[in-house]
Amino acid sequence: MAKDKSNSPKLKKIEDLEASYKEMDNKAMTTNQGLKVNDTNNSLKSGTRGATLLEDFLLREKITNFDHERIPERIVHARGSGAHGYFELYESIEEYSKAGIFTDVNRKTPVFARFSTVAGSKGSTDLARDVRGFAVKFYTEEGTWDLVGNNMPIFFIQDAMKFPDLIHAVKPEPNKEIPQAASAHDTFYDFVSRTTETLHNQIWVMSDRAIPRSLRMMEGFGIHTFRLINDKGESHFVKFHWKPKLGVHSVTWDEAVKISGADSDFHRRDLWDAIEAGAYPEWELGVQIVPEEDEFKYDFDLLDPTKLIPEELVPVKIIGKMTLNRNPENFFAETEQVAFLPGHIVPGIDFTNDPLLQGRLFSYRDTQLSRLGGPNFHQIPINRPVVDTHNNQRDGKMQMDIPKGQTAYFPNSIGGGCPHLSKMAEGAFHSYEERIDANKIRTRSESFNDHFSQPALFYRSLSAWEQQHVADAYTFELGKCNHQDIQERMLWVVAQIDTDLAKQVAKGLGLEIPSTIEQPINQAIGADAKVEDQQPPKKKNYLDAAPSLSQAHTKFESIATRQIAVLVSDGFSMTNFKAVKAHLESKGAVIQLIAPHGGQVTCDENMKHKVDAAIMTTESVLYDAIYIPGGKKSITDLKSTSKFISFINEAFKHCKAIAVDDEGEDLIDKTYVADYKDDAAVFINADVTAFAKAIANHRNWDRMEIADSLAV
Ligand code: HDD
Repeated sequence: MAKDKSNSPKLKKIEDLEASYKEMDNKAMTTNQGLKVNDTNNSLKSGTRGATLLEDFLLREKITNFDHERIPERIVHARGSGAHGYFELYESIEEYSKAGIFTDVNRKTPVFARFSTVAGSKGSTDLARDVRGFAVKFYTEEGTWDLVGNNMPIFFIQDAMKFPDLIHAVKPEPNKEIPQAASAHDTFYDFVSRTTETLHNQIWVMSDRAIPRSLRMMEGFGIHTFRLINDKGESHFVKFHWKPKLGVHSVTWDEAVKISGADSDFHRRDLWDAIEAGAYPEWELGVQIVPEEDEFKYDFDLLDPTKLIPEELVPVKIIGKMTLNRNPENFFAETEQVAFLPGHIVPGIDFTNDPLLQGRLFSYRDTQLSRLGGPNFHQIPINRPVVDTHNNQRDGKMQMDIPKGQTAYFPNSIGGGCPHLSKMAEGAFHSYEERIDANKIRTRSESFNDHFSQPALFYRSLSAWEQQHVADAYTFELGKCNHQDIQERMLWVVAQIDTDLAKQVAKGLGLEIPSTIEQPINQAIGADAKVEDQQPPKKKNYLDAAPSLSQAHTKFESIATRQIAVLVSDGFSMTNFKAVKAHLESKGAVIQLIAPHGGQVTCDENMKHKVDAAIMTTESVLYDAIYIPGGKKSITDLKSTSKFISFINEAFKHCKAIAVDDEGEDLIDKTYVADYKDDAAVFINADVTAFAKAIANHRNWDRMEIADSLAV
């Protein structure tokens, strides 16, 4: 388990958790009642071969505990990975919010973050094409605040009423429980093609955002418009953003599929290893602030969670940073039992009437009751706040506190009126007093009806390589559907975003884009509604493009934690290796020696080096770049092992940087690279700084067209 190596004072939440840690080192085994145990291998029997006796309380305790080890996995976001850390504020935003976390720059607020996929079960692959959950629990001095977001800035649906339909459509089909952790099937596209509000989130899922290189390299978004409330009681609308310090980077779909086989824990392992190595993941927190008077300024409704506010219209103001510096001690106790609730807020932050958010305020508490077994889940160590709690809620399953006194009601005089109420000036929460004067009505606001402008803006804003990935993803996903009518309806819907995109996908499917759709497809809005009729007049103050939506404009500065596969066998050149290793490691990259066998390899200076992976146990998709030092004997060996050739070919196909020195060139002459030595990310006896720059660039996407034509 990683300790914080920064020597900073211990975070209050870690101190709190320490009270619950159970050391196992140097301890004698006992029963749950403290009885010392001298045999945990044999049950109590009548005779050595006889039947087991009912009397055996040791057997009963061990087996019943085991029988009840599992709790229901989360209905969504079942697969996740978590870590502890802290949040620091760069500058006070007291003008907008009175929250201590947003005004006190001297605080280090403890956090626990959990990242997740949505659709798959707890044991499913990390590299599914999916939205990623990005949930952060802030243990603040005023109570716990949970920001329960995703790695995409918008959601599929506009009203919580549709959530069970959405999830039932994407989950494995109920008759056969297939497919696991995949949206590429009939029920999902049946639903989304008839529910066009899903289109915006859907096209984000078709983009590279849905297959991140690392959890540490993805953005996070609060999605809904929230409110910030200052100490004068004034409200501003706000959207929350997390920006990763390492930039936003993804793998290709071909890699994702292969990583799922090579290491289905790829993201979980990467997060754990980075924290253990002291390469603490960092994200900056940003806010987009919209004054109350601008509520109706935009071509979309701020309360509609399927819309984003382009950063080009309202810039993201960076206000602080989250650092994750400690792995959990126990996955179940912390990562599994952590309960995030969008309803956990603190004074200075408040909700809006976004109908999706409003429904979430109910659902998350409700789900914990069955998942964690009762209303006292806030007492589980990972969930308990760092401030004291006192109220008249009592009893229930697994009450861990022992509330004292004769009274459990308010008002009371016997208990001295305690726990007493607080005034606002003493930090009490007070809901924002929004004026609402309306009819009670079960319908969708017309201001939510534009389902196509923002997906089109997103697609227009992508670079050519990103657009190609979207087209490929749609072709793959729809190609997995068995119903032609669903495929055609989707083609019609995609054509509303971009005709060329729909044409490319149609070609891949071997179908035509239908000119009209006969059935009413927008049943989310009303039984007979046609989506064309739902579109607002095209007044378009939309941007031509929003560069902030494209990963082509992310940060390409760092090679920290990038995994460099160094292919070696006995006799490899120590001089070349030493120079490259020193440079890349000085910038935080991780060098991994891959050899024909495990154990050790000997360099040409007769030193032994530990092999990190034997070639048969690893795959090129697990690395960011390849380096091959020279050394005649080493290269002769590598050339004779065919997996090294396919390893290099595959890395080349995935547009990764490849560097070779001296005889290393002989090895790449046996690969596709031989014909592309002038490629911008292929380096032969070149300066290591150029190689490092290419690694920081993540991929050479200019190679994509060539790469697509190569078989591996
Ligand atoms: Fe949700 C879990 C994010 C809409 C109902 N959701 C869950 C988690 C994340 C999100 C990150 C996992 C938290 C963790 O790591 O434990 N959900 C979102 C976002 C949404 C959203 C960003 C839209 C903006 N969710 C949403 C709706 C509903 C739910 C509309 C229901 C009406 N979500 C749940 C849930 C879960 C959950 C069933 C499952 C486990 C849990 O809550 O604790 O209640």
